[in-house]
Amino acid sequence: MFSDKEEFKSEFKSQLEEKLGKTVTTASDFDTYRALGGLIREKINKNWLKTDQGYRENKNKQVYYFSMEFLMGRLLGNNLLNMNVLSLVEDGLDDLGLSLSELEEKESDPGLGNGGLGRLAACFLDSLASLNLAGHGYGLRYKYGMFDQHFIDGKQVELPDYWLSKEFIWEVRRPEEAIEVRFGGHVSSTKGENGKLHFKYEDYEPINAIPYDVPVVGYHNETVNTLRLWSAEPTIENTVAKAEKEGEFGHFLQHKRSLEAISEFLYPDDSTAEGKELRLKQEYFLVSAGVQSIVQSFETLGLPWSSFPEKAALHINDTHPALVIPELMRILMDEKGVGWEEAWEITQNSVSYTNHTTLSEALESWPVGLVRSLLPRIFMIIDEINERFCQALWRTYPGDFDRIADLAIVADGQVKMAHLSIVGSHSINGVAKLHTEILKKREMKRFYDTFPDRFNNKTNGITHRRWLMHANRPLTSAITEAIGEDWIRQPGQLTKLLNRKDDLPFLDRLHDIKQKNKIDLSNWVQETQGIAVDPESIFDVHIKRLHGYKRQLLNALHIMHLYNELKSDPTLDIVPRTFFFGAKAAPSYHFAKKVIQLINRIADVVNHDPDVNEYIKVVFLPNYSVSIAERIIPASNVSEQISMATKEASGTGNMKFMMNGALTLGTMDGANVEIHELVGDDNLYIFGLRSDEVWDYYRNGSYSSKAVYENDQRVRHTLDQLIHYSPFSKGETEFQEIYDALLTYNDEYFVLKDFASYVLAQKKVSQDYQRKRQWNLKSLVNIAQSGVFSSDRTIQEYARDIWDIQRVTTLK
Ligand code: 26W
Repeated sequence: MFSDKEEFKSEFKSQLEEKLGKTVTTASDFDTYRALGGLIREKINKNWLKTDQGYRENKNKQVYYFSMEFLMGRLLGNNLLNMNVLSLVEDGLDDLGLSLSELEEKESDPGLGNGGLGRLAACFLDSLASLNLAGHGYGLRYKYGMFDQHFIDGKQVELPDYWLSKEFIWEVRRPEEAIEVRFGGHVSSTKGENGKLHFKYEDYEPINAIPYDVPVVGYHNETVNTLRLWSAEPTIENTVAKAEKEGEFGHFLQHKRSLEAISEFLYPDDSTAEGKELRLKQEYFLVSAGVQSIVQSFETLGLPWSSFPEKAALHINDTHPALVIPELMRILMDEKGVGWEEAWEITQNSVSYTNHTTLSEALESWPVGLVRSLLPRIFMIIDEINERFCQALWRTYPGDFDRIADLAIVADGQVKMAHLSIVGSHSINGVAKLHTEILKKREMKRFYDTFPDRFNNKTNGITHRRWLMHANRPLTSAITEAIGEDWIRQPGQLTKLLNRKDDLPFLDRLHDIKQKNKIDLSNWVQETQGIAVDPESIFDVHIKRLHGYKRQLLNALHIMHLYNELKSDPTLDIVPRTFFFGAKAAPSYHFAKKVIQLINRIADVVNHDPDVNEYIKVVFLPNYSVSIAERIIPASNVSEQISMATKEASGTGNMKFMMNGALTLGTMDGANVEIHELVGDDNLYIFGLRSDEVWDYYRNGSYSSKAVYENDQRVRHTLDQLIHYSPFSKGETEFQEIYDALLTYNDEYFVLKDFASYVLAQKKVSQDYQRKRQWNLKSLVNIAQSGVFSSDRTIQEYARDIWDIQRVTTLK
């Protein structure tokens, strides 16, 4: 790498001069970032090549993680950290009068994902490389990522995110590895001499998939894995073929554009599965390009097809890439001449599936007509898989029509992607203990009864390298000084911090670090939002996608209630608090957008009212992203994880906050249950209905939000403020919809039901925060117990239980 900082400086200056024709003084900040990034990219290449060659020579089994989303965050800082040159580069730049952290800001934050699922994929890639595991990501290179969120009059406005307008320095385009993907057309069959059917696919629309490879650098080792992002880039031949098909030769440009559209943009919705044709095209495009390239690379090993599952594991991140199953079947049978039974065994043994949600509206199903016309051969295979599966069920449960109809892959004119994923894979996992139990006992009960051995839990995790070591360097140093550096490779060792429970100077140091982070965040908020916040106040943070079940509305109603209390009694003794929000709403999710508007209104009222703004402030940060999360989490005291119990599959933000010493205020949902198990009642704030209570209410149908409204004066007052003339509403109908959701439609997410216990929990938070030493101790316990939630632990479990891969020992 660099033997010392002088060598770095000289190479960096040459890079600027030779590649960009600039000097340190003439280069713009972006030029400087590009030169630095370019230099680091070159340094990565050697190990990247070596890793790849090593895998080939040793024929190591490879994991391919198929995901429609990878929310990677900026890469410069993390790559420097993992390459063990962070301080050296920082010092070298400093000598040249440059600031690394300012240069890092010049990198655009690629928003190739919606939220939890995409960020989890990114954490997993970091862990795979850091643990010397041969695992790679397969995704799409969207030209437009997650929209840029702006607020106009408090309302969300979406602008396109053309993140590629600034060169993405980390990717390498590999046109020589392009793959053809085929859509539409017809399938005909002929009988061969052995009586075997041969399928011929004709009249299809071809489109070129070009891979762009991004290196994934392991921590202090020589492993560099690959994130391969596919881009739809039609060739002239592709465009001519489309023109011929449509009998329309005059509109080449239009044809070209419609082909390119496949990888044009990320669907900005993680709450509803809309049956849009373009989305299905995206899914198949990723799957087909990916599986074809995997099969090609397997063939270079010169092994029989039966050993495919020993050399490749194909993991599907939720059902979005579920077409991996019929696509692998198609290639094996139609292109490689493998028979159905063997192809099926190979496929099942190679594919595994993670479920990330039980929300029924988010479960994917595609109209049979659409699948059949867009992917005729794939549909035939799905139909056959379904046929055989239903026959097998009939043998086990003869006459049980109800059960078979319930489990079928193709039913009611729809292809059910979760069913296809379960039937076609050898492992199905949920993402937290509670979530997996819900899958087994409720949502997928009949499948669990049929295939009990396939179901397992893999509680999510987060990479401590990005979320602690990179995001919070002062805390990282304090930890290492206290317990040595073994925790970095074995995050479970963070529990050694529990020995520091009585170490007052250490607790003070934790407090000082948090305080400094809060001051930094406050300065940034002042600069970017023009809002003055008090770093001495409690920083209470609610950042995640905006969704009814995540209940940002509960938080908002509580702030309205606090405001009302303060207004009616100005002498009220209240611990100052700053409420932070960050959340994007899906553009078509009307209710979620209303909640954003309400929170912005509350912010406007509260922040400008001198009677209250010394005590409470509300900051809604626009355009929430990975880089904003990295700023805000290290500065947080309270982590709002207040989903309605049973609805949040896991949550991963909860783990990031915990690792940075914030205390969870949450329901017994998702991984909060496991956080509670680890830290105990004294070190977090649990409130609200438990999952079994929620189910009881569902069963009895006995919840009445109106009854809560009538019996709780605080609820009545705040809800009335939504629709009558009040500080929060101009008496117009702007928040009528929220009022109606809570009262007319009986409050689907039990917001009012949990209101009272939320208020109590919030009071307890305020009281406890005043006892500084106890609070710091709670914070310490959270940090100390957070090692379990490193994605290194999660990935080791996937490697052992699902993928059957070991650490590659030929790499350091
Ligand atoms: C088809 C529309 C769509 C797109 C994405 C529906 C659903 C999704 C995702 C499955 C939603 C998602 O991101 N789920 C989140 O996954 C995280 C990682 O496992 C969990 O921590 C979150 O609890 C879960 O909501």
